[in-house]
Amino acid sequence: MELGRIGAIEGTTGCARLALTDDDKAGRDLVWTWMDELGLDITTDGIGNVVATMPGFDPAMAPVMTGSHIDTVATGGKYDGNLGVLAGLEVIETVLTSGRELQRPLAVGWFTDEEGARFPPDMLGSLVYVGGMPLEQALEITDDDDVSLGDELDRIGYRGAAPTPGRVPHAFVELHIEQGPVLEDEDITIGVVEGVQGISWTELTLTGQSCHAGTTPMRLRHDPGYVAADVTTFVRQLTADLGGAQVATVGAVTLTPNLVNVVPSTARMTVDLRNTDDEVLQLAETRFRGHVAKVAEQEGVGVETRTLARFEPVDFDARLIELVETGARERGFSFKRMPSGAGHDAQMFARICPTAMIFTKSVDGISHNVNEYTEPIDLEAGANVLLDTLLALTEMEFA
Ligand code: HGY
Ligand code: MN
Ligand code: MN
Repeated sequence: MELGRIGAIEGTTGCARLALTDDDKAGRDLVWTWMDELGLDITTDGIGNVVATMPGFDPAMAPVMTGSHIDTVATGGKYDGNLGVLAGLEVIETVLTSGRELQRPLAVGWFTDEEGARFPPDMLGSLVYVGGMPLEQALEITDDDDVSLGDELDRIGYRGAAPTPGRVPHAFVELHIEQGPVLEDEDITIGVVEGVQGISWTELTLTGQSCHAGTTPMRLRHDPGYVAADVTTFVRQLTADLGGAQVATVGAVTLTPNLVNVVPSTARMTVDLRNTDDEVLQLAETRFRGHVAKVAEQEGVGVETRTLARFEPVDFDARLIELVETGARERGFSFKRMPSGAGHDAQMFARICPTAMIFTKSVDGISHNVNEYTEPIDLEAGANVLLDTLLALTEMEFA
């Protein structure tokens, strides 16, 4: 709740802490003090990922790591990402105050720009952490105002000295709200996440001919706004044609000059396509790109295409999935195995170590919305399964 007050959106229960803004810095500073108060060893790497590790262990002993993100979308809630970081802190505090000796340290981290809403792609900090993108390349990414990630990192004082790629954890488990309706619809307490679906983000810049809305005959128009609208309805139809898990979202459309009596000169739009099956996702991309080329050509509109993110579906580690399920069962919670519709930092850690996720309910199945909410009893259930899973992993060796 205290973190949720930082970047609070007036008149709502939501908050906005876009990556590397002053509000994100304020959130980082607050969580940093909580990590520091626990006496944890805190490191910051070159893209501002922060990892806090229990002290007093052989430095060669890879930690069991948990974590998530504390940056939000512009109309975010209190729980997306934040739950995973604060529950991780809670687990470590619980272990420290219990005096329980562990064979292996626990660590909790937050990863920069998980949302990718300001600096695409999403999961950028954890992608760099696992060596999926060179740091230099990430630092050059710019936002819509042409401000670079590296400059913003320096401005808020979170460009650290810890190396990237970061140290490989013994294992990684992330607690996260489901952000969808499944657990609530079926009244299930714990989601045992088996993997993350593939993600494809494309930015289209459509260039036409700006002209007078009244005097220009339709046959002489080159209207990028029309092409943008056509593409939007096309991708919706594409999900119906492909069926299954295919989803498509046109989240951003900007017309220039965006005036009632001017045929737009340009339209900038984004298309988010996702599927658990990468072959079908590739088919969706091919059909989408083919349609854009066709309708733009017919309208005499130029097209510039930029891929903002492309991540293949990820399967989590069967041994850890089993651990999460056992944890839920032993606590007497109902549980269900399921894929993740949203992207998460865990999908990056799955590239370098045994990884899994735990979901807890989202009321009304909504997220990326100021009304995002999860009941305290469900927050506690998720945190307890996280505790049990992390503790089990401190005693588990992987051949
Ligand atoms: O876009 C996503 O799936 C995540 O919320 N960044
Ligand atoms: Mn998230
Ligand atoms: Mn999110």
